[in-house]
Amino acid sequence: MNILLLSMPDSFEHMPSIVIRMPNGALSSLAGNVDGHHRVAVADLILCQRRVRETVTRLVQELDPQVVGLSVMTFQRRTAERIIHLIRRLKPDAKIVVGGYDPSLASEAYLAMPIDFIVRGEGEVTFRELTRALEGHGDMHFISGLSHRHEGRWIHNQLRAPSLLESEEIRLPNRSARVLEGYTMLGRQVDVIETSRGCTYDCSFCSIIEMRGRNFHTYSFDRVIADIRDAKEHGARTLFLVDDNITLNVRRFEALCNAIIEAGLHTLDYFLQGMTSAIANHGEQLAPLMKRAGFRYVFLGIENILESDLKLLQASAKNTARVNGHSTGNATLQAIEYLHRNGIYVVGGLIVGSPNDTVESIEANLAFARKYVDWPYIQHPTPYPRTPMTDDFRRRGLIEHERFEEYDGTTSVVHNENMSADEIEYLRWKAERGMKTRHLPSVFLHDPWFVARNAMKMAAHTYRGSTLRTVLGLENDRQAFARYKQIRGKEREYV
Ligand code: B12
Ligand code: SF4
Repeated sequence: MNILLLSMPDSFEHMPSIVIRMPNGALSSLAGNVDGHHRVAVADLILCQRRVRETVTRLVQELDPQVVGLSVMTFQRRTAERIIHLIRRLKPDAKIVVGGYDPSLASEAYLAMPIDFIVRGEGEVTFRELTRALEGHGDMHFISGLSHRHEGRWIHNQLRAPSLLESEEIRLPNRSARVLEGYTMLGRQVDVIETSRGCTYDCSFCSIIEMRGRNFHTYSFDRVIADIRDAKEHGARTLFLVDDNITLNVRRFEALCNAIIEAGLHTLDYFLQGMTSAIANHGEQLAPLMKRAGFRYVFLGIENILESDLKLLQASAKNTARVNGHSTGNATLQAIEYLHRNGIYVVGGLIVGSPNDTVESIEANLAFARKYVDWPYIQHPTPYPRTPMTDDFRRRGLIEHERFEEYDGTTSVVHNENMSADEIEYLRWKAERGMKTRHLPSVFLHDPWFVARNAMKMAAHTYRGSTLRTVLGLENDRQAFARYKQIRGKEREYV
């Protein structure tokens, strides 16, 4: 069969497509795990954000797919629905499958759309079995993780247990299936790899536990190294490790750094997402080792510097420093100190606008980010489907609306007892712009040509909404903020 797999074009404020256009790891993994006789094409629509309709039309006409799969996050749901309608018009008999976090955790939102299947949870094995069943080998009713239509009704088969990655049940991704070009991270070709899946923490804002339960499974280092080599052979110079929590097992992570060095793959740039506690508690050995392995940026899940907010986010445990097993307080500063001492940049993941927050507590977090982090990645608590936080906010009547396309993390859709949603977002927006500009010289030293060619575009993106009048002080920031919100609204119309 011909199979077309699409990821959505929607990006959010911290991932401007001028500088970051990453492949969706799920799709190349699905492509690598269907039977070999299928012709699979993967198209990441982030690569053609302003030409989505034309690109999808061309791909459907050229590839004539019997199956089209879409990978969707909640803030991309509206775009996905529009693309589904477009595909239906272009090829009425194509089987349309949706998967990813939103279809898995908010399946009910998809039942009225003109689709045929929903894959809930991990996709590789379910999708492989689905393609076999579509060819007449197997029965839809027995495919775990699948929702399908039967005699006019939706049937939701039982859930599929997470794959034991150790068993090598999941084959390597198929990067050759990608049909669009232009992946980049600050001018260098980027790819994504996975070394593990899952997490055993239960932060209240995170979707991972509802998606796959509390567990942690790892790929063998041989497979990881083969995956890195494959990404490199496909042109990547920067790799983003998409593991849910790679620092969960620090000893394994250290061994992974050593394996990368031994394989001579430390010449690539690596980005990862890590816990402050792991780096604070093991940073003395871990941070220099990470540097030698090629780690350049660490996204630190700081979440909040105030203990009361951390409790609310259920994120205290993963942000606690320990000596001889005893808590010595918040791990953030110690973690940042180890990373900076070893020349690794910190992307500071903070969440501001929780129910107890005040102007002062938000300002304290923003001041912290200004002082200690290299690149701010500050978000607002966002009620993604089926997280504990969403239930809590709903009960307390804090959610402003259900325009899901605005659930992108940097649009505040939740007010609190002290502040409106707009006020919360304004404080973050205002503070972050200066912080982002400050990091530009470091980027210039690493990638001078890229910065020389794109500095104006990057600045225009960071300061969108501001005009000469704002710069000259002839209007206040609130007017620029209102314009920024309008621009952001228009940006969301991808199809
Ligand atoms: C890595 C990651 C990123 C990377 C993305 C890199 C990339 N291009 O892939 C970065 C840091 C850029 C990122 C950004 C964002 N992310 Co993010 N991210 C993750 C993370 C950690 C892992 C996702 C991943 O790649 N997993 C590995 C792949 C193989 O697994 P998978 O995506 O789940 O796919 C499997 C199944 O879902 C399914 N599947 C997926 N698609 C499809 C499609 C079909 C057809 C089928 C059959 C099956 C299927 O099969 C796959 C294989 O088993 C998750 C989870 C977490 N712990 O936080 C969050 C997560 C996905 N992100 C999330 C969000 C909200 C965002 C942001 C909007 C804001 C933010 N929090 O930063 C931005 C938006 C990015 C943008 N486009 O502008 C949310 C999504 C929640 C939701 N309900 O939509 C998550 C769940 C985190 C959370 N808050 O709980 N993210
Ligand atoms: S530690 Fe990270 S992956 Fe694990 S539950 Fe918390 S936010 Fe999610």
